[in-house]
Amino acid sequence: MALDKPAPNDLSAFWMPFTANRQFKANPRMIVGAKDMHYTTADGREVLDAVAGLWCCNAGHNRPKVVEAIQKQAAEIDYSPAFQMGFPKAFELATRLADLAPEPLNHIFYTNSGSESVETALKIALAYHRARDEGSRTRLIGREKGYHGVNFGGISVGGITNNRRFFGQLLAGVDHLPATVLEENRFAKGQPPHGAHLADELERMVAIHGAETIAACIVEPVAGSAGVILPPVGYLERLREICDRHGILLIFDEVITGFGRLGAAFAAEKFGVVPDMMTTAKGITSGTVPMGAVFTSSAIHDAFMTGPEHMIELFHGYTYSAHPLACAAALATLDVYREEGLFARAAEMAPYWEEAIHSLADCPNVIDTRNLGLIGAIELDPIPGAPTKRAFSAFLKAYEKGLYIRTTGDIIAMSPPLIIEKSHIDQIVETLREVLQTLD
Ligand code: PXG
Ligand code: PLP
Repeated sequence: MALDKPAPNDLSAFWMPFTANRQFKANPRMIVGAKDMHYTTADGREVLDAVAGLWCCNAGHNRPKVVEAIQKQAAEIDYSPAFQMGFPKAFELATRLADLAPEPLNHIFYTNSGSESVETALKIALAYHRARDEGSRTRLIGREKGYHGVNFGGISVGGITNNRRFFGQLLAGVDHLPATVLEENRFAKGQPPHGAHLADELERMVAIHGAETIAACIVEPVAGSAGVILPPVGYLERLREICDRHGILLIFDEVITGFGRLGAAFAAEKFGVVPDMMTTAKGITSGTVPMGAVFTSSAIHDAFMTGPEHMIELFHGYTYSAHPLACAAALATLDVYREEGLFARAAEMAPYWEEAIHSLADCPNVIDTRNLGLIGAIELDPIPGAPTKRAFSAFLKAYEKGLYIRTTGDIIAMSPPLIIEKSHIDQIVETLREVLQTLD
């Protein structure tokens, strides 16, 4: 087909990700611009972004420092190979990322997305045990309702049914911890009080399978995609203890929780529990250029640095690992986070956010409200026989009223840019209150 053939406004060719394509194309919601806390729609409306894009634009939109860094970098070098060649900013960025992370997470493996970070971390875990002559450790433990991206490893350890059920056999040798969802934690503010004992299920898996068969356990410190599931007080600490006792690597998937979302650089810092690896993406460039990074402990990294020095130590990597544009964007983003103290700012705004989210508890159909850092969720009672419909209708109505939220199942999830002001939080709550009053 000729390049100029399709009409510019034909929507059919783009098969949209995680979208009701036919519904969208019948009534499209086009975004054409962005600035700070707002999107601009094709029909010229300003829409308040309560999700930071998709949990990624933590510094807010189109921040001049980041825009300029990207423009400058694009003009300097288009692409630089990262296999057997180096680009200086990739090293500078790795050092800065390692400095931001808790000890001993001192080494950075670059990817282009959260999904790739997860595949990378799982592969490193398996290869690490093999490098130490513990090659029988091949089993991976994930968690029900977990989201670890959409590639085969990630959906295998993930626990969201629809992301798994259509795609065949998945990885063998995977088991799942129970999700930390408990009735008695409803409407709890911040970290829920009940449920640390759910971590003991890992001990049960050791008993069933044998520790010597288990390579790693991967969890989101706070689960985002499944609709904001929080770690009960003491839960992550207990997971860490059990992993330590049995030589199991603990991987925190910090794709959402990283880069200030919880009012600290990482959830590992916020909760004072340090994993052996962290998978990240999204906020690393504030969503501006695709990039991900896996943080590994020195012990993991060093286990590979053996054998003849001319040999490749890890047979893994992406064409676009450490892409110059992404490195430049990430460095400028880290500058913005630091100069504006945005992680601390998120922590300062969190109490106001908490009150705001929970003030919606008395609205019709609300069966739970949850919050931590600058994450919030409002769970609605599903319409009998029509799950997801009530929340999706809230999404559409909020958008009409100038507010962009995210829904998953019948849960409204929010994670605004860390530059959010109290007046924006007020606007979010007022708009949601109006919307919730008028839902079927
Ligand atoms: N791990 C976690 C914990 C995530 O939240 C990924 C991995 C995958 O990242 P990529 O970059 O491959 O998408 C994610 C991504 C939502 C939503 O609103 C969540 C994500 C992505 C898009 C939408 O629930 N999480
Ligand atoms: N498929 C083919 C045919 C390739 O040649 C490559 C990379 O060279 C890939 C997939 C992987 O692409 P990427 O490195 O961007 O993940």
